[in-house]
Amino acid sequence: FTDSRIVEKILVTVPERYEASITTLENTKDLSKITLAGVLHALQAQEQRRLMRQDHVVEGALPAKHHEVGSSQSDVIMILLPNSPEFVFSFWAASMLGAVSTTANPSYTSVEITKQLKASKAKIVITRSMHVHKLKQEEENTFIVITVDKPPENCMSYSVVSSMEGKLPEVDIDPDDMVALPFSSGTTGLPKGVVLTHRSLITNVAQQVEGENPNLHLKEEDVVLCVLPLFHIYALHSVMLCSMRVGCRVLLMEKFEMRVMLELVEKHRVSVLMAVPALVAALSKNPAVEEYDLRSMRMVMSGGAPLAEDIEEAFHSRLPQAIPRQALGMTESGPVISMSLSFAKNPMTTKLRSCGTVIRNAELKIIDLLTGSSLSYNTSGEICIRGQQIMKGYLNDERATAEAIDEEGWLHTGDIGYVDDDDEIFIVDRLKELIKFKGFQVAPAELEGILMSHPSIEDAAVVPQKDDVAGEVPVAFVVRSSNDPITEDAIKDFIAKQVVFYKRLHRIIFIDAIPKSSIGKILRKELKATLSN
Ligand code: AYL
Repeated sequence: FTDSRIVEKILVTVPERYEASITTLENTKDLSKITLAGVLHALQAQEQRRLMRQDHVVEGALPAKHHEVGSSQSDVIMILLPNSPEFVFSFWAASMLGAVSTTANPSYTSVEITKQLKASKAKIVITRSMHVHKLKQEEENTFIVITVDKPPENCMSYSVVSSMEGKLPEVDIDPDDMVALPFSSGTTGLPKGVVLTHRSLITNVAQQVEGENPNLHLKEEDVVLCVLPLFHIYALHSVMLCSMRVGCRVLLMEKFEMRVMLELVEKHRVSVLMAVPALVAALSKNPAVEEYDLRSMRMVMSGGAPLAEDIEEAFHSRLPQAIPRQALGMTESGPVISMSLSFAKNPMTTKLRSCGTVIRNAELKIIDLLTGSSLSYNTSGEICIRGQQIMKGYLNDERATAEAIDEEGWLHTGDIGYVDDDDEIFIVDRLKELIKFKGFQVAPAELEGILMSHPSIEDAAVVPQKDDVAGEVPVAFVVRSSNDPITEDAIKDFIAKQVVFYKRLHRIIFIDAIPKSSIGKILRKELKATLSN
């Protein structure tokens, strides 16, 4: 990727509100350079502040490098923005400087943002003024705040920053340097920083869109709709990076609204939609769909959570020219594991429910849950993936890294599935704790931690409950402290105040004791089973 590629070949088209800025983006040939310089200035200013406080000065400290997970890492910027041109340029600017972007949901509560800020040690936060009150500076963790709109007191303005002219440093980026730090809970525990390197992201771009017969055949004339949030690896990678590599247009939508989306598809002749199952379901059911001309759509990819067969079929009969098929991804796997060959340049007929075929230049195996040995075709086990695209590890967490990636380099996904005779991959279950609400991650351990901090709660376990709209919703089993009459609503409120909307508890079931194994592990299967009765 070069900056001329971004600016000359890529047009970031955005909804009405931003229509004016489209012209600016198209005409400002060196916008990415200017933005780059701005981010650099901000980083340097922050570094100087930090160094001054420590009473010693190191010259040329930026951008710092890191070669091992957990050792002195590159400077991290947090992008706390909805889909917007500023998001895209901030990510590129940081990447080209050898810095790292950690992306977070702007709807996160202060508690959630603070955890990520602390863990990532971000030095700059790029956000909107409305979110600034959620950013807590602490003695050991200070950062510069840049807002893309009018900056509140003590914040810098994105427009001022991005118009600071400056000589860009020649940065020497090693392919194994970290470039993105999304957070994911993986197979167990709390959200952790996932170290993705330049090598990993670029490899996975190549695995999707490069070669004689690319798996994901994006064309320069395509218009790809980016309605999924860029702060999540799915849109960041398969929409933004892949589209930019190919040189097609990306239509950014700040938030999902069915009619606005349909209008945009019709008006801008959107040809590719990357979606989650809940969106495919909405498109297959919502009567408004009939009112728009959506014939430009040729490809609809679903990923992030399982897509039900009946929805895939309903969607196909409604929009027969648009192939609905799936990709399987995981933040830790860089992210795409498999993708439907129906999206390939030389497309193949693929089956309903299939998550596609393993991406090229990677290895996939299915292992027996008990013995760990490799299984044959049509037998279910845990999906493992190996290749240059997978994460380097979890940031500063050797133990979790060793649990996720074994000594032979296999990433254990925590997904259960099988490969059929045509090499198509089918997911049958999820071994890991993770709950998926419309494709968003909900980590049971995070909610359990908050529940346990309540004085009236003695023990708690959070599990997924099937839901027609969201796929899954989190519900909690709670053991109350003796004689404490805390109510279901009080517990729900307690959680709702501390977490983003999709992590809210939908139901509380009071029980006498949480079932646990002899080593104290929550027997989640047992709890889940009681829900389906
Ligand atoms: P994370 N079917 C079933 N489950 C899925 C699917 C699918 N098609 N895709 C993802 N999952 C589940 O880290 C699965 O349990 O990344 C997987 O381990 O938030 C977990 O979600 C990972 O959740 C793409 C397409 C990225 C998809 C993605 C998914 C990123 C979600 C790029 O092109």
